[in-house]
Amino acid sequence: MRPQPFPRSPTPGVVRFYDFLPPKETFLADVLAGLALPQKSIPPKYFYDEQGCRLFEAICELPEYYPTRTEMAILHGCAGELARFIGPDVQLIEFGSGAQAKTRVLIEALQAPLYVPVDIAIDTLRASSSELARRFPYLNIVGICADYTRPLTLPELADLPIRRKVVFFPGSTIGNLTPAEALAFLKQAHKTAGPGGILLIGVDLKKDKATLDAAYDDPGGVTAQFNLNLLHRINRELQGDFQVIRFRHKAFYDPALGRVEMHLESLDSQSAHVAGRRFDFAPGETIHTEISCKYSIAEFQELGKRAGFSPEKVWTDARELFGVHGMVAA
Ligand code: AVJ
Repeated sequence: MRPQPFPRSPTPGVVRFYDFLPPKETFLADVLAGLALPQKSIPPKYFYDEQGCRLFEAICELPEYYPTRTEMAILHGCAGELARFIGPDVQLIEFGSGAQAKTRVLIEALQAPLYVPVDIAIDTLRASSSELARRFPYLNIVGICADYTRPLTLPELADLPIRRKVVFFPGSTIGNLTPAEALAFLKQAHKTAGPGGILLIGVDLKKDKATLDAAYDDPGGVTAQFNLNLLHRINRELQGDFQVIRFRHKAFYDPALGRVEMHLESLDSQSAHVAGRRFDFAPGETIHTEISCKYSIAEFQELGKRAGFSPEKVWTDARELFGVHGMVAA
């Protein structure tokens, strides 16, 4: 799908949307292909239907899930320094913009005239962007509904006096990609930022297993609901007949791989259908639904360098749970 030309001279405060969402058949094709693999697996981007977005927001409030509030506190703490590092008149592009809570801190600090949120969840994108427009009446907002794990060309917004582009990728969403995929994404972000552009990216740090296990398998079972919602979504949207109560949420940190894995584990021998195709499950067999890779500061800076960035700044919290990297595109 190719973006249409952007209308010239956007009026401040007006929210525009572009819908580059892949068709529903893509979801079906990905699920059928993923369930046919020896290790069944479904990409984590499919968590985020309306219910999934709600459950993710609830995860962010959990005492065990430290990344969201830690990153938020880091951004608050470094806002002044960030503004000096980045400078004025920027186009702020955000991947996986979600509820846009962190965005508010940045818009305020940078006084950015133009904000381009990119997200796969169209309802969240519309609601959050409209709310942001109310808060910042001078701000131009161009929402892009798209799957940014696929190649994507953003519309050029030629008429605004923009000095540089800032690609904001918070939440450690990059952890959902393997290191090889993350490198490819960073190269793409480098292209999007352009020469002299900046990548501002939140990356969860490696830490002890107990903290990570609790963050991804909370005692209240909210993360379990978030994971299991994927099966409900398949039932709702793809005529699936998963008996969701016969699966359980499984999440653990693998220190050797430096990543959390989430799975949906079949409790017994069973089969389920999706769009008329049958899939069999042995007891204990899993559908792999997510990885969440953790990086030391040095590891992530190395990855950034390999993508053509110069890693110039890192902000962390006192407990060194989470890192926010500021990198300049060479
Ligand atoms: C949205 C990808 C950053 O990996 O921590 C939270 C999603 N999964 N709990 C993460 C998630 C389980 C989250 N990201």
